[in-house]
Amino acid sequence: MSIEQVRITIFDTTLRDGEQSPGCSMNLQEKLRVAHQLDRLGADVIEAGFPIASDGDFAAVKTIAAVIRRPIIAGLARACRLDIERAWEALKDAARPRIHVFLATSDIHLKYKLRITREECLAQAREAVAFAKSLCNDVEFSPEDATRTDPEFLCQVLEAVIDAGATTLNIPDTVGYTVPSEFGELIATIRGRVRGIENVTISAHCHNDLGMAVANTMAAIAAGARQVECTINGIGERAGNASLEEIVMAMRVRHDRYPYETAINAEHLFPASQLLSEITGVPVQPNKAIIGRNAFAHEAGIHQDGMLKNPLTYEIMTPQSVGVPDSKLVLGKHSGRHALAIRCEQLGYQFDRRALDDIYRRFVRLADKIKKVEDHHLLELIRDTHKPAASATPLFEPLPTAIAAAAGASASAAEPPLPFPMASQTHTFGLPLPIAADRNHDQQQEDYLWGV
Ligand SMILES: [Mn+2]
Repeated sequence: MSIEQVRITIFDTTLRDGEQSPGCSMNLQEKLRVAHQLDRLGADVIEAGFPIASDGDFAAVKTIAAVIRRPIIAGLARACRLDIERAWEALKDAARPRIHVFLATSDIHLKYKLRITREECLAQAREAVAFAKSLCNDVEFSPEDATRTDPEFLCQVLEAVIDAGATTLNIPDTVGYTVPSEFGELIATIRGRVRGIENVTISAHCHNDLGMAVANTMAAIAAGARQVECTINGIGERAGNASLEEIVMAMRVRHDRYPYETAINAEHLFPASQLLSEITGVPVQPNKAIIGRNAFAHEAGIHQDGMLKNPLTYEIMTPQSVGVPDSKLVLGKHSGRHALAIRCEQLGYQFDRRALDDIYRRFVRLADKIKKVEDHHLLELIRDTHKPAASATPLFEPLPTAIAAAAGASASAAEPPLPFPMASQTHTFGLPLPIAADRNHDQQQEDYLWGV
């Protein structure tokens, strides 16, 4: 008996929900670097931003839409004309544009936030989706706070937006309140009750306030959701979104229980995680599943002994399968320039001779002191030395100036080279130092980080 293979659409919202989270704001160049990495990773949909939110967000969506041509590029809009027009203006030159319209549907949001009745909400959702559809064939609708919405009313709204032309219905657990059994039941209810549901894709968007974002997402898939919204490193509002790497690897490692396919190239997971952490300056917790520094570290003697005899004793997936560089190569002061260059490349950095000489001198001094130079030491050393204006070749494409100018991004593109975001800090692999406000990053948002 063969198990049905089902393809799950990976909708990455690192650049929208993720970027909205405290300390994670990115400028246009940084967003474009992340978008290129998401493209390499194989994300099906990239939500590039919220165009009406700021000129910077608009420019980022427009630029990403112009440069990244394989995946669908989505832009977020509230359920009103201005938002939708602005989103379309940013998206219209994309190879595959998608307008993502959202409107809260829970009584608590209707009463206190929007101050509208259910009837008004229903009409607004219908009109907004119909307007979006008049501009773009691919329209996603999200009833915000769906998990605290009366299921009866939720189904009514969903039916209305299907009639108006929505092609994807995203069910957000906006406040991270649901649990797997309940969320699975909600998806099943929607599938059972909403007229026309068989013609659209059901999507899940889960937050991690109770630590169940990934579990809830998996329950939604089991109940029939075929798109999942997630982020690199699980960044996002408050406790974050469902983590892309955890969802993908749960399907790979436990394919017996989750017989689903994605288009993700898993060996790009670790580089994506590193890139994002490096750009935002927000470290990954060491014990984070899949991509944390300790995710593949075996400390206990009995574990190490087992690992040496056969890795299968304690390893359910290999570090290489998620792109963690082979850590068996330990560099010491007798390692040559060549070994160092190879290691740097494996970690995602290429240097010309002069830059390599500089790194090498520092490396030898360090190796003298600490004997074994491990990857995290080397990464700190590289980041300490590395400046964007120097001769390192970062593994991303520079922003074409014409496109940047067209997108109104000239201000950020023309800025003088800034110190590498990691330069003054030790995080990711270092001590949990406070995150200094980078002048690249939104000051207000950084203040907010420390205000709570
Ligand atoms: Mn969200």
